[in-house]
Amino acid sequence: MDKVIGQSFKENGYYTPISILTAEEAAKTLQNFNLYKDTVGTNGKIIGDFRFQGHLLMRWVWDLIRHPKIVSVVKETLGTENILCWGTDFNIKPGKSQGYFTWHQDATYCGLTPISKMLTAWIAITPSTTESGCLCFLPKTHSKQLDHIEKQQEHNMLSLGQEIADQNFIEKRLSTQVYAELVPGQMSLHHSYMVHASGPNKTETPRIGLAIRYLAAEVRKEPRFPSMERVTLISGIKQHDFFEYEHAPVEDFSDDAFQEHKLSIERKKENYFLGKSIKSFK
Ligand SMILES: O=C(O)CCC(=O)C(=O)O
Repeated sequence: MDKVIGQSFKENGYYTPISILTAEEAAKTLQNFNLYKDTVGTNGKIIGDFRFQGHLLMRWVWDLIRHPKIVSVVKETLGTENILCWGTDFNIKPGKSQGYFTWHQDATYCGLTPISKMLTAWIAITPSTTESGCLCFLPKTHSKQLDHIEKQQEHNMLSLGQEIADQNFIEKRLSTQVYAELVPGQMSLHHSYMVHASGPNKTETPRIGLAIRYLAAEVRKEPRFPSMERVTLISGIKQHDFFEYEHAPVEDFSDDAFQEHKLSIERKKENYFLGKSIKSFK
């Protein structure tokens, strides 16, 4: 099956759905997420830095990014045994909320090379449907980097408000749009050049997903970025020292875990917001 997924991903730039967790495991994952929200949330919401790098604060996230089924399909798709995790982010749309993601390519700001060796696995923690604002893909748009513009719009959940500049490119392909509907515990995969977006959550239920950014271990940061970023080794061996390596949270929410989290986030933000007037994650 992994081979079929890898082949289809290569042709189309995404693959969906892939079942990872049982219903019971997915329910437990939601419970764990709710505990996180109670621990670090601001007015019941996880915002800013706490949306990112949760694998450094909680063992269940550290373990989830190593789930054997996920790692197996990622290895096949990236064509290597040596896999790193560059980041994790919770993407949360509360029930009846206006937040959306404009059409974009992840490659635009990650500054990683070669980009064909990075992909995202997006795991649904709650139902992700057309109504609740699931991920949408424009198939076969993953061959090159497209120009983006930045527009600050209140409800755009992308911190820099980036979107593909050529609206004709999008409009011409909208009829091919794929709505990646997922039940809790299923995931989709997408290429870093994949053109994707998502709409607001019109349902009463929160739409929560965890995006995991995997790299083949040969991937490096482009030299123009000043800050040494940190990654987590998932499988195989490190291939170079262009990243620092993160360590597991020995105890959830310990001082050590918070320090490790802060360090990784600071390094990432220095590069992500380089030369920008915006300096923080939404
Ligand atoms: O969660 C969403 O709706 C969009 C997330 C996204 O753009 C990504 O994971 O690359």
